[in-house]
Amino acid sequence: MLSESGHPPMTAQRYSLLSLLREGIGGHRGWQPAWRNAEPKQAYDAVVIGGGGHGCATAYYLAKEHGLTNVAVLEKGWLGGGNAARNTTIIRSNYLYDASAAIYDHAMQLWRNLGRELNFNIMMSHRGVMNLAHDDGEARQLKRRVEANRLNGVDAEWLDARQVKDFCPPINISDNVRYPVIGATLQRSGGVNRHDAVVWGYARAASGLGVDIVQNCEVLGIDVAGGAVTAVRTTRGTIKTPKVASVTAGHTSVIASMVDLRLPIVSHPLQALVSEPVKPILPCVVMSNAVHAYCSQSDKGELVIGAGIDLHQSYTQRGGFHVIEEEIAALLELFPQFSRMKLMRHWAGTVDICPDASPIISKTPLRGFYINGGWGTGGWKATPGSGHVFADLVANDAPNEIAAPYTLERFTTGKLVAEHGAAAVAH
Ligand code: FAD
Ligand code: PYC
Repeated sequence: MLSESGHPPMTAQRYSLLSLLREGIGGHRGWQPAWRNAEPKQAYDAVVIGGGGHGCATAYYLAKEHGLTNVAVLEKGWLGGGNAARNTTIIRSNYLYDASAAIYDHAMQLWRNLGRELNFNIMMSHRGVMNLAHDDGEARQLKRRVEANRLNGVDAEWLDARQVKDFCPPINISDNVRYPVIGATLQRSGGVNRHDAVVWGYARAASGLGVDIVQNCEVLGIDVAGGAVTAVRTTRGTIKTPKVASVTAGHTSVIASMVDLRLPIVSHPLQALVSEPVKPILPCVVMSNAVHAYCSQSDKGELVIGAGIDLHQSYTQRGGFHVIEEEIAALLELFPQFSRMKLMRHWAGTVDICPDASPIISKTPLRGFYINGGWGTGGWKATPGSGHVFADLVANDAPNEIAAPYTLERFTTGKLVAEHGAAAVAH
């Protein structure tokens, strides 16, 4: 029997207490894998490089919306082990420009129904995202953004300091700090979700539609003839294909260099950390660009904390201790009561940043080679929208209305989509 979404339902057997017990004691031998761990074929109609959120979403929409099912997702490590695994899952669409509102709100609309569509619990929580202002200049900028958001139909409101405290009781709004909270934007529909569930849900659905998910398969080179892509060379052999879609986040420039394409992207470490779990205390997401810290609380109870990028460029998934030391100092100004909590883990991802802090979703001078990257510190929130419009571009060889502002041409025409302010994580 298929569920509403067309995917096999979770069976009663999977949920029963007895089966849980049996699997626990018996070494988990009875679980059905969520997706087929495919061996690569010799040829595909399209190859997606990168098994993060955006890559799996792209493959799913290629199959579902464009009937392209002879597709492989090639992932050099394990599925969702890159930035997808490392990000803090803040979802919002409160960007300044029309082009950004279009793509990030497109994603927001898809998030709303994604768990149901994939028949996978992505733990979507629309708990609200606040971006704090600490001085008059910042308040003016953020109020302008609220107005721009409203004109684009994006839900946004301005809160004064008292309203900030009402919405988020643990926050410190005292005047007696370096950066007093004087107000905030609030996007009530913003929130967080579960990163691995999103990747696994997309992978399972894509695999169910016939897409091959191939892990431990690194793309080492791209073969070209007559100005067009012909194959990818991988650690598991050469695979012929007329379409290569790169969705490799921090490694986008590395893939592009395989076909001698230089991109205006720089890659930096971005760190995050979590505390020990505590009872629910933080009801929403709080971000502050000025003090350089943001925080939410996971369903497990951990505080999930982050800040701006490490300023040096690097492909290592690690950062400097001084960055997290400063971000914790900043966080404690906002929440002094967290000072005695223990931090449990910290890590970094590699983020790919364009000069205007907006993504690239584009054809390239090489026929059949497509790029989706440059999402920088803020691509998670775009995952479904990005995959949806990129699949459309790859299938039809032309960008749709939402993707059109994000082609490579903007770096020569100068039609940039300058979103450093709304990126909300300093870089
Ligand atoms: P990835 O998961 O990085 O996927 C790319 C994949 O490509 C990787 O799995 C990689 O192994 C694979 N790959 C690379 N090279 C090759 C190759 N040669 N062959 C095969 N495979 C290859 N965004 C938000 O919107 N909200 C947030 O709260 C947020 N927080 C963040 C916090 C941190 C600490 C970090 C690091 C990022 C954060 N981001 C956030 C940004 C977000 O994580 C990224 O923009 C987004 O995840 C990138 O898309 P992806 O999931 O497809 O990337
Ligand atoms: O874009 O909202 C965001 C974000 C939060 C943390 C990292 N990026």
